Amino acid sequence: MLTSFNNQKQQIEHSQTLSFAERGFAILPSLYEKELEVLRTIIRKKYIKTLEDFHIFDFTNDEFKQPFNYHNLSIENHSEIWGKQQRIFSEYESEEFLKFSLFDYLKNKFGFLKVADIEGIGYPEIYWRIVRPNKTEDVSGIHADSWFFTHTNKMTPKEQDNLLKIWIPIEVLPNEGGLGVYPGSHLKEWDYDTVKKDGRIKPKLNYLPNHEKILLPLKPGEPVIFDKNLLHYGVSHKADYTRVSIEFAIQVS
Ligand SMILES: O=C(O)CCC(=O)C(=O)O
Ligand SMILES: [Fe+2]
Repeated sequence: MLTSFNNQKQQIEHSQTLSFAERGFAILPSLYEKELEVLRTIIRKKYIKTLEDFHIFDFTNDEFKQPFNYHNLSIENHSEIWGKQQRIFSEYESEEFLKFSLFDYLKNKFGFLKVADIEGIGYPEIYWRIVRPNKTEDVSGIHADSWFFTHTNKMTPKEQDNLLKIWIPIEVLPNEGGLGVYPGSHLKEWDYDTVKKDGRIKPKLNYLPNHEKILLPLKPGEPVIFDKNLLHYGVSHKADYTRVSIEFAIQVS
């Protein structure tokens, strides 16, 4: 039973004793350091290219070319710059990522078949996210991804069958920001509303779920896999650090 716990560590320990089906998420083996560097390089290149496309070149030194220092640049049009289009991996980048050992693990343990193409880009969809510190507008509120699949992407329940979500922090200070989950919440029904935003319908939860939650203390390169119906939420750092993470959905057998 997920009743009250004194601290996050206890909650996580308890959670590890339950199965994936019960808790609705699992922390996966970390990427290799080399693989993490491959991802950092892909993201850094896209990051600098995007800023240059928006005529932002004023990096006073190389440290400012690091996405985790992004909030120190003076940027006025943040949301205009970082549309999803700027953050989706190219087909080549996605192929490079699919060579990672993570996918062998996912084949063995979860029956991984393929990375899903939720937006219809024509190849496996992997995208990254940039979250400035102390900016709640940069993170998603509490949601289940199935709500987006249904309303934003207009997917039928059958098309959502056997989809699982994966989130990997690339630049994060563990315990200070990242991803929070509500263990076991995928087994309950939650009411939510929908709102129109940027021309698309988006789900919105207008209350705080009466359910235990955990901020996952993940280190860079430590993936978490979760059920499409699991309630979760993004957390923006309190510390002086911009968070970068990647996410994608997989289809399993
Ligand atoms: O990174 C975030 O802030 C939210 C991530 C998320 O909602 C997801 O990966 O499904
Ligand atoms: Fe999500």
